Amino acid sequence: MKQKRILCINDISSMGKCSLTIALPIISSLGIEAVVLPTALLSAHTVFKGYTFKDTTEEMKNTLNHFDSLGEKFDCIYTGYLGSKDQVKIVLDFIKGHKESLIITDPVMGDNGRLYSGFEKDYPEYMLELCNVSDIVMPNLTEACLLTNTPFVENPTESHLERISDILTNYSKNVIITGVKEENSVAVYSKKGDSNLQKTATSKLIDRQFHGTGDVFASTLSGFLTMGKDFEESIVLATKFTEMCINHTANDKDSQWYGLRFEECLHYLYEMK
Ligand code: PXL
Repeated sequence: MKQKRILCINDISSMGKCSLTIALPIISSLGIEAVVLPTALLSAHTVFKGYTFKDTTEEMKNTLNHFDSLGEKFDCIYTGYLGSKDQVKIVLDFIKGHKESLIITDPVMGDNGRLYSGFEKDYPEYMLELCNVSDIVMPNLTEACLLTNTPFVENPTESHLERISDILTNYSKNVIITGVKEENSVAVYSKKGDSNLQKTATSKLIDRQFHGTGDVFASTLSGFLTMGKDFEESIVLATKFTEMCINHTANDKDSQWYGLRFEECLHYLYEMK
């Protein structure tokens, strides 16, 4: 059987695990080829003060043109952190020529109710154009609120989430909203096509932030979906693996900055395949 491949479009932050430094090992561990395209080179993720940032927009264009000149195809195109509106446009143009690919968009732009530093206020409008050509979008709650111009509330009611997901399904058929905090748990909600929004998976709430959690979830989910696993099963498995990484990291005080110790959990992924 031909090996599956995912084109991962995301930044590389050298330190503080996130983005491609998470996607590459996770997707490789699932036996899938990870074709990586950096959108920027950072010394560390943007929560670290004083991070350096080198834009790679020109090289993105060159790389994607090269792939198209070779007629390369991808089972999945998974996008994460795109540094600018120009990059959104480049990705949109590339996707237009790749009807064969499952398009998964993690609209990375914020957390805790706020846009990450470095993004302009109107960035969510551009990201919506990418959602519009995606098969699956998976914002966290903050990003879902930013995309739909809805005020952020930490503990939303189901009807609030339904309103948000209804707006998002005007853009993408399938929507996954992550990081919805409940009393003792964190829930992942999903809406598949015309079906109702449902709570699809939960994990135990540990009231601390672990950098890279969203990227671990998104990379694992993209891998399972590309392997052909069912939508809901993929969400449940990705949530389970993310929870394993969180439990494993929970006692490490540095992890708030340096991120999840997912590397030491990769062997669990073999068992989950
Ligand atoms: O984990 C999302 C993410 C990706 N890339 C960069 C980030 C963040 C979150 O802070 O800073 C550069």
